[in-house]
Amino acid sequence: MRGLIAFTLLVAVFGRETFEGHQVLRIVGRDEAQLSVVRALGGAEELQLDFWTDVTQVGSPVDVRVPPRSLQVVKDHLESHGIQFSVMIRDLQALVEEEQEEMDAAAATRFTEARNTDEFDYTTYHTLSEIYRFQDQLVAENPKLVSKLTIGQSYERRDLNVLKFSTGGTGRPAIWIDTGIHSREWVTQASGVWFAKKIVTDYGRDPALTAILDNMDIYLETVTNPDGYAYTHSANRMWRKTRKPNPGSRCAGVDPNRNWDAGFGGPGASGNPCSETYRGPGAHSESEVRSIVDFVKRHGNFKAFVSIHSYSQMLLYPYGYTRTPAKDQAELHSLAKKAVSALSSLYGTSYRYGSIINTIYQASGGTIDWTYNQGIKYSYTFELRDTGRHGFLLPANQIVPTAQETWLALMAIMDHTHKNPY
Ligand code: 0X9
Ligand code: ZN
Repeated sequence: MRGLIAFTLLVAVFGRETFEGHQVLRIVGRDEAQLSVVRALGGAEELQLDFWTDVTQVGSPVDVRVPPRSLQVVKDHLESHGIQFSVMIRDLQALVEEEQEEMDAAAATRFTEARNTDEFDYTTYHTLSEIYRFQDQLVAENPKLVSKLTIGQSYERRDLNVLKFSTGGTGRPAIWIDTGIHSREWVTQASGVWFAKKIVTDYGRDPALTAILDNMDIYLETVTNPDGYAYTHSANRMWRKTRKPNPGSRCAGVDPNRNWDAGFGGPGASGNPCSETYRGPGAHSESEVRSIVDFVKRHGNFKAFVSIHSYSQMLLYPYGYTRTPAKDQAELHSLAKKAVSALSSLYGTSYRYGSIINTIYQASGGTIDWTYNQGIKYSYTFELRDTGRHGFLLPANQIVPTAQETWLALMAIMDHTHKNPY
């Protein structure tokens, strides 16, 4: 028994990637020349840098995770070019461990798994199996309102589950929400779980949501990249992409937010399988993406599509692959403004908003550019909390406040969609 415990501990300790000595630097390029220097660092594979935000615009900060072996070289290199940077996260492993300890402590006080969705602990992060169990419980508790659809399987054969909230009717117009397409953005999956519970709680009580659900269906995919999510728990907390091997490369995975058939292959994505923004061998090559594409086409009546990421506190609309403004830009912009002001009204969290390319950076092959080109006018993407203090490692005590404020923005978008049929 003691041997087994020791072995389990060993796997727990050594089976996982550690981030001992890793720092996250925030770099601000003053001009194009400086940006090129930063971009070149990204191209130097031996440095093993992980860009948490992409390098595209002068003046917008670039957050980069740097392993200890490369720290001095990178800092010296930046200094020698007069490029400004600061240390955003001094000890990444400390944050990872804090998060894990919080999860373990929360699990220890629960004794048994939640028997129902009231007992579910919304204030902590959960494993994939806990989230899947929550989904089944929610369906069992609300059979008239909620059902679970499996729209496909991930590369590693996990179910791609979507919760459908519907009060009846056939062929109703619908709203799509997904969270967790990038696996390391844990506050998004956690918020997705909270939204699911919020919908069943508010239906019949909140007049605005009730009116929406009396006319439209809501589809919610909480763990859009389950292989990646499982991997962030078992092996590498910082995993972003899918988990499909890339033939001929030692690097696995495709960026599922560069894999859609919208400007696919253009600037704002990489052709290198080792890049965090690898677009994949072809549009919709990833089953996690393909399953949504097929589902959306088969359904044919989505009116709003919201894809939720973290971090940087932004509400964005198309396009990401081109500077050409979306034809509905004016309406999308004013609705974004309204949604962001609803969001801020709760805790004062401030959000920027605008098109992807003008607000964050150029990104091709992104989800909502594809959905918008399919004719889904209200296509939005969020970047939830925070602005970089914790980045992807947002402390669990911010899950519920993040979900609550985001819900207000979602309600603004859903309400507008409901009241403006097209
Ligand atoms: O690079 C991305 O895919 C997004 N940022 S993230 O840190 N979540 O990876 C930004 C691209 C455009 N924004 C969204 N589609 N959310
Ligand atoms: Zn993301």
